[in-house]
Amino acid sequence: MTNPSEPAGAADKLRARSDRRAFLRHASALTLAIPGLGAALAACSSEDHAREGADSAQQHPPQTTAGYDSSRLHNPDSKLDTALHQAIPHPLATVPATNAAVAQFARYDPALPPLSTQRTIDVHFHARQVPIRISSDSVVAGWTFDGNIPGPIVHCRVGDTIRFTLTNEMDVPHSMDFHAARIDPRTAFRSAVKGDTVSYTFTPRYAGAFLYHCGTAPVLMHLGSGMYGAIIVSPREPLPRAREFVLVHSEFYLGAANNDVRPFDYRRMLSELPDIVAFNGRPDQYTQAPIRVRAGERVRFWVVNAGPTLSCAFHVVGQQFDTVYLGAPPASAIHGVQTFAVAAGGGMVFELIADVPGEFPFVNHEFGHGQKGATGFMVVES
Ligand SMILES: [Cu+2]
Repeated sequence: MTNPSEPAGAADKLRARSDRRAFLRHASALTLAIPGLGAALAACSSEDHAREGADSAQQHPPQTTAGYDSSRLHNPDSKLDTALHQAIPHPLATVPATNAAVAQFARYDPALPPLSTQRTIDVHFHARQVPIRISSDSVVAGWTFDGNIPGPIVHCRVGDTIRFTLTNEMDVPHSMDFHAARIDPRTAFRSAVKGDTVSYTFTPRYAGAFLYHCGTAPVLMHLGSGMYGAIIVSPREPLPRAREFVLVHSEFYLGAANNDVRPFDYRRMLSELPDIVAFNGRPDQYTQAPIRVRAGERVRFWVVNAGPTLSCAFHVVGQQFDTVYLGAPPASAIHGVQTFAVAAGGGMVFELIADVPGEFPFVNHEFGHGQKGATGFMVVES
């Protein structure tokens, strides 16, 4: 019970500490399934008092829902986050079998969504844990933005205002890092606990294909478990007319199936030898259902590499790129390119003229990884 005579700041602090302990109690239940996590959480709780001085020194205004002061959670120093920074089994290994059975395969639409007519764009994502069928025989225990891997494609223009909100529906803290933003990450990219909401506004300065991802520690685990997507920033002066597609390249490091759901495996992420590599979250989905264009069209691929670790040597078999933009398009264009590597955490824009009918594979030409699913077909129809 809060003393009504206390100053408002002290009441907020007490409420936040209470909610935090409730979260820790809930998280401690996970230790039944996750040996070793209990000690870390206990340490976290015992350090709560010690951190009071540091917390009270922070000047950020509280961003609260349900009375929780999320400005107290910062990625570099969050005890809640770093409590999970261990080689521990993934909590989602416990997703029940019934969820796997109902997870239907859905091809990820690679078409670039049209620009909004509005120049202020509201984007509200929810952090959710969802079983996702990435192939006929694999369901993964995804940590997602809005229930898919990758998350939704955001399309805007240079100079637009993006009003972003993240609501966390999961027991584990999450956050959002937009590579298209220039903003103080300590405040904007802070973590939100379950039920909490983080909001910030930014204005993209440069055109390009940009990654967004959860930035909560350990980033490798959060990003590697599915929390990523693409924000495509078109220049204010439109690029040449083209058929436009978005490809988000990423790796999957998976454990053995538990109730028919394969958990992401943090220990294997550290080993850097993926089981699956994919465009838009499903291995080989565009070999089974190709991308189709018409002969003579200019085709533009906005390629984002979520990683979390490996690069993507983007190449289209039987084609040459008319244009690759090294910087924000339309600047820094180079021509007549066969392959160009997109770094993990990066994005590039590739254009070709589809003037030869046929079936053209697009691949990660680092084939040791590309053949694990980072292959698709572009069919050029006459
Ligand atoms: Cu996260």
